[in-house]
Parts: sequence; C-alpha cells; structure tokens
Amino acid sequence: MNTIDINGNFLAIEEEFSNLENSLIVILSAPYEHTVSYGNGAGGGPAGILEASAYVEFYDDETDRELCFEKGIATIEPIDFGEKVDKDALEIIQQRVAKLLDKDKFVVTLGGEHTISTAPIAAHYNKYPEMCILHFDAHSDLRDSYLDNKYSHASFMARVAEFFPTDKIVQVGIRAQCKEESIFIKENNVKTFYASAIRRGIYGNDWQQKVVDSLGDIIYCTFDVDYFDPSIMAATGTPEPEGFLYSETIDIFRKIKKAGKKIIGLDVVELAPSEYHKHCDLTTARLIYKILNLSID
Ligand SMILES: [Mn+2]
Repeated sequence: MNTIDINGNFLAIEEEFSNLENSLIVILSAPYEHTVSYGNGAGGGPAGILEASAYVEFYDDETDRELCFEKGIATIEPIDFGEKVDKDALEIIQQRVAKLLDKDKFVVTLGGEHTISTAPIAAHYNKYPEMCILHFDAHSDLRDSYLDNKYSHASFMARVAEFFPTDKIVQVGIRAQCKEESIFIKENNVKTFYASAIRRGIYGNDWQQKVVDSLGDIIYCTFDVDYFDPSIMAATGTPEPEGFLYSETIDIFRKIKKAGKKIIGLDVVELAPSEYHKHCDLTTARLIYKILNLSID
C-alpha cells in the first residue's frame, strides 16, 4: 500500500508524520460509486476531502495539541476498483482495512457511497467482537434491496444486519425511510434516534447524552454526511431537510469521550463535492480531524 505525499495527503503533512510505518492513523480512500439513486458524485468524495483538508489547522484548541504530529496520519493511495462492483468491491476494501488493523492502525475509510461501509464494519467487527455501531445518517439504509441491488447504498445496513447484532446498532438523525425499514427497526431492536423525535423533545434537552448512554464501550462510527442539514451540507446525493448542525453533533463525541467510551474506527461517506458548495468539503475534513482529536488519547 503506497502512501500519498504532502501534495495530496490528509492535512498536507510531511513524510516524517505521514509515513505508514510510524503513523497510528491511516486514511483509506474508497471512491466507490455504483448505485447512486438521486444526485451523483460520491465517487469524488475522498479527493474532495483530501484537497480541503490542506486548509484544516493542525492544532486543536479543545485538546490543546497537534494530533497529526503526535500520532502521525498516513494517507493511502485510493483503491482502484477496476470493473469490480458490489460484493467483489467490498471484499477489496475489507482486505485492505483488515491488513491495516493487523498493524494496529486506527483506520478512517472515506467513501464513496454508503455501500462501502459494510466492509470496514466487517473488518473491525472481526477485530473488536464487542463493538457497537454508531450510525449518523438521514436514512436508515435498511431496505433489503433498492432498485434491484442488494448492495445499494440504501441497503448497506441491511447487509450489516446479516452478520452484526442489530440491538448493537445506534442510528442518529434518521428522517427518510420506508415502512419496511421502520418495521425492521422495531422487530430487531435497532436503536434509532429519529430526527423528528429529537426535535420534538422526546429525549429532553440533552439528547446527545441519551445517544451516548445507548452505546456500548467500544464504538465503530459510520458517518453519512447527509445526516447534516442541507443548509451546511448541500454537497451530497440525497440532502434531506430537518438535519443537524456541526456543533450539536460534535457534542456527541465530546460526551463519548467524557463517558470513557472509545471510538475504534470510522468511515465518512456520501460527500459529493460541488464547485458551488466548497465549504462542504472543508466541513467534512474538519469533522474527521475533530472526531480523531476527540477519539484518540
Ligand atoms: Mn443517507
């Protein structure tokens, strides 16, 4: 696995702090786009994030440190899927992630459409059988298939549910789903924090704490940027109203840290860069660095 140098790696950092061997954190790009249903462009997500990340500051005032120089962040060359799609594409990603986990790296996988997340989740689950999943999304992605494809971005969590205990899945921000999905959630005890329930005050003022309380101690996070409100995240395939803002979201990661729980892996998907909404790329790059800052001791 070759790494990208300062002219294109995450945060634009020198070799000393971005070579694979000495870096704890590894950014793996999976620019997979095959089953897009509404807006396209998710395949450009990783490149957009990496480009914008050059403008993210190394220093984080909250943790008072430069995490990238403390731990090292390596950026791997993007996966070339060739003609591979669906299950075959997922296998490539899972092998790469597993290899990095074998080296005890903290892996951040960048999509691409949400389909890809099944792979890093499977790889992390093999290493951390006690983990739970924290899933940020406007959609629950629990349709058994969508447009005749079981490996659709709209079905990724249905694939995960085939090998992962559903009562250890916590979904946040859901606001667009079909009835079949809502039935699946009830029957299989998926913990779903619907956007409407949060806004109606069902969880009180500190809804973020309720999310954290429902999580186990070891957490894998999959983050679809369409969880955010379209006002701050227009650059995504299916932007849905009644979304969430940046700070109220970071609060969840603050509370995870405070509770002594641990994020052990992350993927960020569905950014579809747009020249009219450049801030979305930067928002996503900052989100990733902030989560890393709050998750890694
Ligand atoms: Mn989504």
